[in-house]
Amino acid sequence: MPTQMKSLFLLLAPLAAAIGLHAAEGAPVPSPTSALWSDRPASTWLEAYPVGNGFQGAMVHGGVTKERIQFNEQSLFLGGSGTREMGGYQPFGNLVFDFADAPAATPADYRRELDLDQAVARCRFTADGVTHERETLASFPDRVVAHRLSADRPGSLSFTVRLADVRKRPVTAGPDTLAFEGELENGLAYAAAVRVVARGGRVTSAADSLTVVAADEVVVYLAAATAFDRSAAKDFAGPPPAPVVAARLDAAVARGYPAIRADHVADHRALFRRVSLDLGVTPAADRPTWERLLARKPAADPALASLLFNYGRYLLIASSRPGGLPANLQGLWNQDMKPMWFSGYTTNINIQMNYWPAEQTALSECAEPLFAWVDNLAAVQKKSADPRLSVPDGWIIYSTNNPRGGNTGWALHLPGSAWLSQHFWEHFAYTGDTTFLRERAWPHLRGISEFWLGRLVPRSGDGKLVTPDGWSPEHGPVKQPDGSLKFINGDRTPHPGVSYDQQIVHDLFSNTLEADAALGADPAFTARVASARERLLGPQIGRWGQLQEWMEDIDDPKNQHRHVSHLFAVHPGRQIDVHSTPALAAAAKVSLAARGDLTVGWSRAWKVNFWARLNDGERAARALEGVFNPVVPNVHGSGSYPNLFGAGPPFQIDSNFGATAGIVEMLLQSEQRSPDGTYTLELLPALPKAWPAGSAKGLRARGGFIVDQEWREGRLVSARITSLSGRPARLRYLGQVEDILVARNGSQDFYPQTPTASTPLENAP
Ligand code: FUC
Repeated sequence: MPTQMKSLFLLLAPLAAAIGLHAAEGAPVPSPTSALWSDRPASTWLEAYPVGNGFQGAMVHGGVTKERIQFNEQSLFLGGSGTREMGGYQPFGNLVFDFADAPAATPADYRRELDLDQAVARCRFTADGVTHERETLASFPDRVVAHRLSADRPGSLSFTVRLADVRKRPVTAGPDTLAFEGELENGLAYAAAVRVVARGGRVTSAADSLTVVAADEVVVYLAAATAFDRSAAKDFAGPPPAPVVAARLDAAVARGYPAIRADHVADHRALFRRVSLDLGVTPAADRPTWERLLARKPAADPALASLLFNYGRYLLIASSRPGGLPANLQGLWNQDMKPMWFSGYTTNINIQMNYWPAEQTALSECAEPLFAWVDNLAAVQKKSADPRLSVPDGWIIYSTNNPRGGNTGWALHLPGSAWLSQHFWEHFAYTGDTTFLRERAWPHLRGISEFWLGRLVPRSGDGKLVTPDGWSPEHGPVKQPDGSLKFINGDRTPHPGVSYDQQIVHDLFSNTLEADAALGADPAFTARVASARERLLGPQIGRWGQLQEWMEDIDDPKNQHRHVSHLFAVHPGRQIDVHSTPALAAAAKVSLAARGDLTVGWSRAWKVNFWARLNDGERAARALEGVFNPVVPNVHGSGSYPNLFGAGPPFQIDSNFGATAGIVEMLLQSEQRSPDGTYTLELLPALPKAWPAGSAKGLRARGGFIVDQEWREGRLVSARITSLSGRPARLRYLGQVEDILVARNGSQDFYPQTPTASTPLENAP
């Protein structure tokens, strides 16, 4: 496109889309904080836009002459339930449209967008005087993907649509249906089908395709399922999938697109609209998403951070819904037969990071699949024939696992179960759901604590309790022939008293003690836990002022390994904090600065969380910059691909979720808890200069609170605390500390003192 035309188009495109969207559905124009968009079709998968209903996912390319909708279903996973039976997540199929009479070149007014507020992907263009609009959604209530094609002149829709199994099983065609079914090598049956409903025109079927001629409007419904059931008790076996798929399509056709769409938007918004974030919008935000990434300057386009924040929430809603499996390494979007790391569940950071934003951003129910997966995983590990998994109490896991509790056999990961149990505790901390705490969380906390009580050994000399044979993912010091130490990537040598282990065990014991305080479950047991926690070797400050990763003071200041496991105590743990343990927090800063910024995607996202917890807004913003680093598909790099999927590389969704959580940590923290169980809600703890004015509404805090904040000129103007629990809270803003008690379902406003006011010292370090 000539430059002049392009700039004219850039000016007019939002206007055209605005008019069109208003005309089409009376909906507001997607804002630059809640829509990704592009002025051309996706030419690679990493430009395509994802939709998902927690079970089925689809990548929409938005092609003009040819549209490809690549789809997945999250349970299409090879492998079994044993050690070295990992298998891998499988792509399902493709829905491919060939359009008759389509223009050869992309029309000038082409616009493709992913509307995060409606959870609809759409594209729109005008060719030969006819404006076409195609939109795709994945409905959770109706469990189908629906693709609607429309045009503003009757009879304008002519195309052929094909359904294809990635494994090339034959497709059968009925008058308005295409379907295939098959079985994976592990015996898992799968089935997918589409149904085409046309208004006007004709639909004819050939051997494996349907052809639509001169229709006014067409809706294509797609359903895919497998015979997987997530329950270990049922041996992961569910009903045959073909009848399930057929029944979903029958129901969808009977309900019709307007009802499905309305229910879908309402269902999505009920979750998505719980939270809103405004960091300011500048003219830079009107540009296509990729151009915004290329031009990114935090202060020039603060809305890019809100967009990434919203995208993380969108992706969690789309990939993790009650009844399903948790979001895997790629959420549920994958087109590779052999995806990296099996697109599975890696437990030394990745799956945990996926769920960091769940409670904070009021998407508690989206964490349900994680809890179910952990319960089933634990059940499988306890019965495993692998002698390494046989432990008298609790349960343990390997690093990388699948939906059936099977694993790669690489890296037995002793503290992995304790880390996963943290999420059970956090669910209670945010929701106050005592039934969940008693029935779901406590058995894990108690069993895994018992496992560690039996495993810790007193260190010679001072009798401090240490884990005897730990690991700091995924590297370690190995002695060289000349006696020096070299830090080797992937090292699996056991090391005693590794900080990663020590800090996770400390966190586990703390959560167990606090759970017991809430439940009164087992005082004799928790007395043992309390005394062991007291004797645990704690975080140590080493010779260059660093927080030690190893029991001995051997950290290499040049080591920039992606895992920053020895800062678990800062985040997602809560053992180290700038207010209560300032010296350790300062040491954590030294270690974090030494690790550097240039690392893989998820590690960049973790660093946003670390710097935020260390109350350094500028460094947190710098780490976030790293998450935005634009990465061209198929070119090696870390940051974000054109569709804002996280680039590890390759695509890993953890950095999307980790960045969303990190943005929350910059604005609100609540991990600090006093002995009487009162949480401190720290307001704007790490606000960077790039976000001078804005608001964050609906964020959740531990103790059962909803927090709304507004700020101007870099300072908090007011905050509203709504209590869901009726419990006391302590508010902290800069040096100001205030205790409040808000009745259940009541609200209280907080106004900070003027900048010149003296700092109350009651709880200051
Ligand atoms: C951990 C990381 C890798 C990758 C993999 C899925 O092993 O060290 O970088 O993210 O998980």
